[in-house]
Amino acid sequence: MGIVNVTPDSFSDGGRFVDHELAVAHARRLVAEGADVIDVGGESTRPGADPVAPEVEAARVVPVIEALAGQVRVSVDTAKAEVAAAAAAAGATVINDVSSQLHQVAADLGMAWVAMHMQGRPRTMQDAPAYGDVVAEVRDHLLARADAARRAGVEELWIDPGIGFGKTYDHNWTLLRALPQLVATGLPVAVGTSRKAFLGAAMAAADGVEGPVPTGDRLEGSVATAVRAALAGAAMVRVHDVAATAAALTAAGTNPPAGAGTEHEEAPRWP
Ligand code: PMM
Repeated sequence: MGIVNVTPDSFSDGGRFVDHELAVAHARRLVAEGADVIDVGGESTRPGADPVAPEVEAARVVPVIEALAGQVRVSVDTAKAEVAAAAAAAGATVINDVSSQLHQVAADLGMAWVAMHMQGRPRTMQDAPAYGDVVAEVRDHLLARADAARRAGVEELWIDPGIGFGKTYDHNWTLLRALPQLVATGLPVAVGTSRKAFLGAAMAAADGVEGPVPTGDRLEGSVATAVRAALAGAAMVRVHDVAATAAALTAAGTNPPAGAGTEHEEAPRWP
């Protein structure tokens, strides 16, 4: 899943048309690099971010979705029913829902649904995240949401532990180590680690430098954790750097190119 954020802080603010053209061109590049799904988002979910009005969010994502629909599977990264409906009308077929509350909307619109775990809300979620047992709580929450979705009639359902969403550094690493427990639920698991703050901290510590490494310098951590997630059985990774991630996944044997093995040297299979 390739990430296309149509938010003022992600793309030039020199006018909406320019933003949309840039976003569509970026999405097409990600598809060429190997993305199977493009995730279009119109509201920043970074810690401390303020919410955006539904009309504003829809106006950001709809033209981009319209331009991509029919060429690639498109998901809309939203927690708002109105935006999901506008995205569906524009051709999106997946709701990527960081609130994990839109199951009825997904069912009514006939869309696939990604239920992501978040503790709290983006504005305050990193203030003091706390769990008794982070793995059990995240898994139980996702199982309960999956149950609600099934009862509502959602046909395609994904679960995502929500790395960085109301989680400390240790919570994030604990969840990554415990991914097999989420995979064992039998539900397809999606994971997003790309460029996140915990990688900035881990990479700085590894380099022996002060403070997190900047967002743009987190490629190795992003790719390594995407490969780690895939090897643990995750069926989808949400990434900014599609070319590097796709190459690493293939090289790690998670996504072997057909016919590349010989009769003596079998290509490894997806776990
Ligand atoms: N992370 C972000 C946004 N949306 N959706 C899912 N399903 N999983 C995630 O981990 C996730 C998400 C935040 O990342 P960004 O601000 O770099 O897009």
